[in-house]
Amino acid sequence: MREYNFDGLVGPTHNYAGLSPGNLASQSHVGEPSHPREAALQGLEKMRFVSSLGVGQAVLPPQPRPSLRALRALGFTGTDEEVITRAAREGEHLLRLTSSASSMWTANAATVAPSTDTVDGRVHLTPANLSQMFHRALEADTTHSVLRSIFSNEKHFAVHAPLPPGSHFADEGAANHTRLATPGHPGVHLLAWGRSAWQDVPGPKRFPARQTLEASQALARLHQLDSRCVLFPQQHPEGIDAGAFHTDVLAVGNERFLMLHELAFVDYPGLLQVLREKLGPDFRAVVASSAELPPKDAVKAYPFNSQVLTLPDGTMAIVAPVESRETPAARGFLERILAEDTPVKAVHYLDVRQSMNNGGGPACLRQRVWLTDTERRAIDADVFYTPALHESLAAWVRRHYREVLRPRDLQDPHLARETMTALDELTRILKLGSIYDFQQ
Ligand code: SUG
Repeated sequence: MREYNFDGLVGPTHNYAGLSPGNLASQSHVGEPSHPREAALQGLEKMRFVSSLGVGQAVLPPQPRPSLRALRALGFTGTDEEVITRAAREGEHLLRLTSSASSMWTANAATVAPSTDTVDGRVHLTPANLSQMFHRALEADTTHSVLRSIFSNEKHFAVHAPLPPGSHFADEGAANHTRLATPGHPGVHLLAWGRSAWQDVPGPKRFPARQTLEASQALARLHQLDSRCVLFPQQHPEGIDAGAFHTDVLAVGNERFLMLHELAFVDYPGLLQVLREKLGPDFRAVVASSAELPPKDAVKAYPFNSQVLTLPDGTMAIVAPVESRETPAARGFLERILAEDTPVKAVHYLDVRQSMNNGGGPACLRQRVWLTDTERRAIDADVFYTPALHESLAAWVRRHYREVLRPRDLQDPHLARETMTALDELTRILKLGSIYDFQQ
């Protein structure tokens, strides 16, 4: 079984609309001009780098934005251009809500279970409903159709529908999911959550908790996971209030290694004890205290939003955002991991600032999918990274993406047309078929 990182290609409308309360970066960059072309190229460079380490890499396409489907559902009529112009007249907020390129953060696209861990021996994928926030909830339907197109072979893949919408089963995808495994022990799934729909659990006071316990429980059922191999830790309310809106802002794990902040989970010592029992002596965890790494620095520099990757030689490498190198406490923590007895032997810092400014680091930009060679061969779409695909995607970005996008540009009726033209071409490059509503 090999891990493939499916990175989200940044969409042409990447912008800073301040849509995510509790996501400090999104709030602090609101209204700034964005650079969609640079953002997409930064993402492609990350894919190139991860692939050069010998790690499986693939790509997921962006979504049509502004979402004309959403605007029409809200009562705007006429040609596509008229819909945009009429929505713009109602106020810029509607266009901000329907224009986000947030599908780039594919950690939130779905939750995935590998075939080794499921009762029916298939890979299970559930698109996240992202019910907590309107601009993200718009992603679920298209994500479902993208995943159905790529993982279409039902012998190997079960693509479920998103959980029912609404607050009870609010699901943010793999941003709250970690799979740990040691040789000789079954994989253990952490399905974390921030609030409960019907249990009285103390929650954050300042910022919203997104994922519910009940959504995490539903995912474990849908994915046919052995209940002995599933844990449901609660995100620490103080961590959420410090800006950790998803688990992956304060914790990341890979196989036998977990690094976490003490404010990632409620009762982290208890959690680590259970993990040691389940995973045996090979399991390694490194905890940052608030004294070593103040939560403020952890949220600003995102060292936990790194990719922890197993390399072909069996050692691990961390791919962290450059902000972690620039923040002494974050850098010191990552260097401590290198110095201690852990499988991690290298830390690499990459520039994904365009995404970071909206609260998305390297780990947010990728969805992990574990595939056997047979499962890999059952995928016909051209989504696996090669240098040739890189060249054609980079050329495609240069052909279609604007260099700068300012808030008022979202009212430009040409932007939707440009995006549709670009995405239509992309579905041919990636051999995805007609996955978008405007192609139906
Ligand atoms: O859902 N930002 C995203 C960032 C998601 C990061 N993903 C993970 N941690 N896995 C969010 O808050 C901001 C969009 C804006 O404000 O324009 C946004 O949606």
